[in-house]
Amino acid sequence: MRSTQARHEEYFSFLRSVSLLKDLPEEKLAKIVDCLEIDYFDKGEYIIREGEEGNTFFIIAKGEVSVTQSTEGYSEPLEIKILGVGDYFGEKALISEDVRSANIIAKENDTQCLVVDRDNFNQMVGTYEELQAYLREYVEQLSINDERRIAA
Ligand code: WNU
Repeated sequence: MRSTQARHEEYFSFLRSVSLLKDLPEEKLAKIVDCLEIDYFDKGEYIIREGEEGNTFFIIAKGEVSVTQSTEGYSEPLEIKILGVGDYFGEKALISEDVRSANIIAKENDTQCLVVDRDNFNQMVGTYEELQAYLREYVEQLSINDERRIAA
């Protein structure tokens, strides 16, 4: 079996490659690795459901996910984005203190996500002003996009 040490190093260097986290200090990144959980999803499985409460932030370590959202005038949610390895999602409910604003659905079997809970997310983002400003702006933009799209 792979050692905890090897696993730690693997996720550490993966997180370093995630653009959002590239400037975080080493000890902060190491702490995130310590607090991570890994969740596995099969094709078609919902990782996030629009309208539900959510307390977690996700980083894709393997596979692809589809972002869909209910839209006025359509009976089914429309696909608005596809995300892949190194992309992240779920920040909006945490930052806006709102329910989930879109569905996230695994597009492949064995899609793997690193999961950070709200407390660790706040520690990761909260103490790092640039990161916080970046995400806040991004989330604001998402709300504007939603309105344009006439998200329900
Ligand atoms: C979009 N509108 C909404 C994406 C991922 C990360 C960033 C965009 Cl920084 P949540 C549902 C999640 C939401 C976002 C993600 O879906 N999402 C979007 C949109 O146009 N959400 N409302 N595009 S991909 C994406 C920016 O992460 O967070 O907790 O759950 O509401």
